[in-house]
Amino acid sequence: MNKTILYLWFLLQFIIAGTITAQDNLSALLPMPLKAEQRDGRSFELNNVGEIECQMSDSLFIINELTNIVKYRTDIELPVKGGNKIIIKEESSALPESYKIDISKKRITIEGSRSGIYYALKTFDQILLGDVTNTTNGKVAQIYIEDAPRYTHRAVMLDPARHFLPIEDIKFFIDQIAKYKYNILQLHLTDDQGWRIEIKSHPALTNIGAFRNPNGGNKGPDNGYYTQKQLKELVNYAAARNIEIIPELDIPGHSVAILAAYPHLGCSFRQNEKKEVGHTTNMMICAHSEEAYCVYEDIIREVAQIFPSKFIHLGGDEAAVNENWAKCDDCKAMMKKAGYAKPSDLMNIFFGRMLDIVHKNNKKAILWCELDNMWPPANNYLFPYPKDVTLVTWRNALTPKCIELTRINGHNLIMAPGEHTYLDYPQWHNDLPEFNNWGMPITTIEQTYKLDPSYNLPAEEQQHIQGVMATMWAEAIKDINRVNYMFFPRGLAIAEAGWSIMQQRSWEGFKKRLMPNLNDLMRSGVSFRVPFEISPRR
Ligand code: TNX
Repeated sequence: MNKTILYLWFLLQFIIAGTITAQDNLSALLPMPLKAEQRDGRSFELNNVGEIECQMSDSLFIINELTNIVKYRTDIELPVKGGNKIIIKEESSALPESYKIDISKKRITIEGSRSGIYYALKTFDQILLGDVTNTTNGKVAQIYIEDAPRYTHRAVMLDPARHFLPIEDIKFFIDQIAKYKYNILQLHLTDDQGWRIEIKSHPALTNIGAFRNPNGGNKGPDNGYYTQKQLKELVNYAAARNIEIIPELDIPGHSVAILAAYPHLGCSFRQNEKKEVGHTTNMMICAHSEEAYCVYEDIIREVAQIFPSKFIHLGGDEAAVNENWAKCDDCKAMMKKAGYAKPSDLMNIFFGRMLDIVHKNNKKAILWCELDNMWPPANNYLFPYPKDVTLVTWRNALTPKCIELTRINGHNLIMAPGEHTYLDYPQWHNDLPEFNNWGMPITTIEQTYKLDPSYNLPAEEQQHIQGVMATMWAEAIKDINRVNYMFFPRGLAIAEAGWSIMQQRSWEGFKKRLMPNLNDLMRSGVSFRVPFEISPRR
């Protein structure tokens, strides 16, 4: 009798342990991998790891990441002693960013491309984060994961033009987004409110353009710029974490900072107007200004040398054509000569020349997809963007049209639809940002999660979609804590939209997997917003 009870007790323990680990191993995986399964059998013991075998070009960095993860989660300093082994193998034939993790009783094998291995470590970290019972005992359940991203372009855009972010804060942010397998950071470096990048051939750009508040010092939030040296270092810092930095210089609108430094690059009829960084608005670079093309020749050359990315983003959004080119005699004459019907058609010439400069520097351009200013009405339009331009869809409600037109005209497209990815929009009623003077709609985390970057289109109509971008516009976001408050946790929903296939995604699953990650973000000192509205108890 006693024996039977004892047997049943053991059986019960076994079942409980089994169900707990079965749930827990996946409970913090975010974004959800392509394939993740738990196997039966005894756990791998980190306390018995005698060897880490790693042959890669940057083994030191990778081993350091791994040992830091294990120390942070379990307090164990690897390697210890014993027969267990961790093997990390870089596979030249593996698809970019793909990886496999195979955890058995005595061996953990991690394989993949360099970037894949980096992501494998991030996934391994989340396995330890989620499997609390095992982790506190220095154990890892037997798990097999095969993973690869749905999209190649998984971006976050930061906007230090509106409010300057010190380099150290950007590094902190990079560390956080790397956990969720973002691979691109777009920096919006110029706008009406500031010019944030040192250009050695034109120092006035920063001497004047980087200072919105002349009495405010040079550490932000209104003032400040990055030196080329700092940016090169940032590029390397990001690259080690598989993040590519894409610079954005916004032209021909959003350009008061450069016009404050060089007023003659604007249309001549506005020459006598005072141009104050961040105070004057609606000004544009003149399509007729030869000097503007010359100055941008220098700027783009220097920018191309700082950032190894093949892309430079040149903005192209919200150009106030009617207040500038439409009233400018030089532009009107240009229009007439080219046989154009409307001043916005001058974008063809303007971007034609700017893109020549981009190409000369062996780069490709990205532009915001503008259907208002650059879109001739009705059916008989010529889509005005040169073919090799990648476009970003953003305006609320215009995304379906953007997807269709970019497909028909052979452009690559990145998805940043305002309805889901505009993270400057408030997350809840009466929540931040307190400065919401353009009446931005509430964008809840659930609304953000609803993004399917393919817009559920048939396969043949979405081949040109390259990925997603979360945009963190910062007119009202003054420092990194505010950035983090607006970005987290919604940025995790967009990370999953960019990485995971739809079959692996579900709102209910995401909410559960979010909780341990919020706990972890708190431990990392990230000032995220508590999404109280999705609590099961409310
Ligand atoms: C529109 S999105 C803009 C930005 C603003 C943002 C505010 C885009 C290409 N242009 O300049 O910061 O709205 O939500």
